Amino acid sequence: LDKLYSFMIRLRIPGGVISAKQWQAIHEVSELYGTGVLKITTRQTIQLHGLLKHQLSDTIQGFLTAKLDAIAACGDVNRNVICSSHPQVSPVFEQIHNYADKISEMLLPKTQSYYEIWIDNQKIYDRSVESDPLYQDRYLPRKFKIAIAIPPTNDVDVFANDIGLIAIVENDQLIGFNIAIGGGLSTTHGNKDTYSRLATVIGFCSSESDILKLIYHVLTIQRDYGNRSDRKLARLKYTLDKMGVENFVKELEKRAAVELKAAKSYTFTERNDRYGWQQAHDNKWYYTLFVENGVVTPNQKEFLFNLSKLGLSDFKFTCNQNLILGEIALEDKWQVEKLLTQYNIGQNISNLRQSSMSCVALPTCPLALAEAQRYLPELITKIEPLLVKHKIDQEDISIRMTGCPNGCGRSYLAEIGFVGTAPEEYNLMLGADRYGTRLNQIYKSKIKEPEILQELDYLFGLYKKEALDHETFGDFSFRKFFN
Ligand code: SRM
Ligand code: SF4
Repeated sequence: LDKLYSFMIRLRIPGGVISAKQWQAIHEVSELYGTGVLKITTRQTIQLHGLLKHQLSDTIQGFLTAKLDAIAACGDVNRNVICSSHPQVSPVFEQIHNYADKISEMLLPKTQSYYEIWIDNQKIYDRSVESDPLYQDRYLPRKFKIAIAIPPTNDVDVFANDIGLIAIVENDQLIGFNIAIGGGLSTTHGNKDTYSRLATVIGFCSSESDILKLIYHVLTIQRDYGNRSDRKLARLKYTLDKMGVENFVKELEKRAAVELKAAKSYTFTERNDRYGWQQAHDNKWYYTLFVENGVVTPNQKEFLFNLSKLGLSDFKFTCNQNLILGEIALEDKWQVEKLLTQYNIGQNISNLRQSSMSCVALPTCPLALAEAQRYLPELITKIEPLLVKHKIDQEDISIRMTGCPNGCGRSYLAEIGFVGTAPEEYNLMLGADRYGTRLNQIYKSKIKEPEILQELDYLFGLYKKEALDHETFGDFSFRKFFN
């Protein structure tokens, strides 16, 4: 810790839901100890930058008082478990959503050192008797990610995860989950052994305890067989491909003592957030607020703080880096509407911008090769007139940017993806579908803004002229250039 004086902290919020009181705590901690900037991440949580070393204990204690922690939000463990965010997608939303908590709890490291270091400030636990049957004394070879999707929405990008659960709901009853394994997006420029991979659906399981056993043992297999000599090749996707899917599943069924059934059918028909007001099956109201790239603006922050003080709603983060004000009773809705008007928070935002996402990149990310969060909004302003010119501005074309090939903004799953290669220079990726079920591919390498705009102008014109009926831009680009 010697040279570092300023830190970033990321909270563990399984399923991304916090109370109004917890929002207030986050707000206050960010004002007291951080830069004041709140950043909603692509994994449904929040992170704060610029926390000073001498105030770290106070920061973490501030969070803990509000029952918030940062345990396993980073490191070679299971990370924040994400789940579809919009309650109106299913009458059994709550039941499915609860799995995020259960899975997160089950896979938490057992060590108490977090509390020892940050809270008690003294060694009170006997390390020699602390046992952790899952992580043992070696943790996992690499970070591990789990997502739960509730069709028809794939707002979590379920196939980008080490484990993806796809909820199967029949006649308004949750009957179980399809289980997909081995997703991961990151690549390394110039290292041909690295690749993005979508998770493979390996089967269906109906019993809760069996599902939890299966999840647990995917991790034990990764713990035992994962590559510990090359971190670039250590994610589950490489372990799975090395073992072969069939062998992996055999080992999994043996360890979990569970037999998987054939996967059930499902369809994803959306991935974007449902902006504005929506009513769910519980008759409560939900307002989805567009937060560009997850960076809460000062105006939004003030609005949200004042709203949280009224205690009328909870706060749900989405995996598209937005925020849902949830569980609002009909009789309270007018108060939220009044505040929305007072702060001029509306939805006059282009479809392209509403379908955009980017990672943090510069200036805080040490791995960034190019801008992302600070640049994508400006680039979109230049792309919008091209869409108008070709009369396709009503389409929800997904556009994402990352400052390096790690893919934190899941740019490999965008219809228009930008992956930073050097300052002001990006690979332009095309051919992914709109709902996160097909990866994109490099269309042009290492291009700068003038060429990006020229290419997009050409591509939009071509799409307008040659697309089939209802063919999305992503499907068109795939058919045209990569099929
Ligand atoms: Fe990420 C590393 C930000 C989601 C793949 N990611 C980082 C670090 C911590 C840089 C570092 O290691 O020093 C970034 C901090 C930037 C900063 O200044 O704040 C960072 N990742 C983010 C966030 C905040 C992006 C955002 O703008 O929202 C997301 C936080 C998620 C969370 O709340 O836990 C974030 N990262 C992702 C995702 C998307 C996802 O998980 O759905 C991916 C791609 C999916 C995947 O894992 O394959 C992703 N981040 C990486 C990787 C490459 C991992 C690999 O398999 O090689 C790294 C680098 C590493 O781990 O060595 C990385
Ligand atoms: Fe940093 Fe690269 Fe992740 Fe962007 S994609 S936040 S540049 S590690």
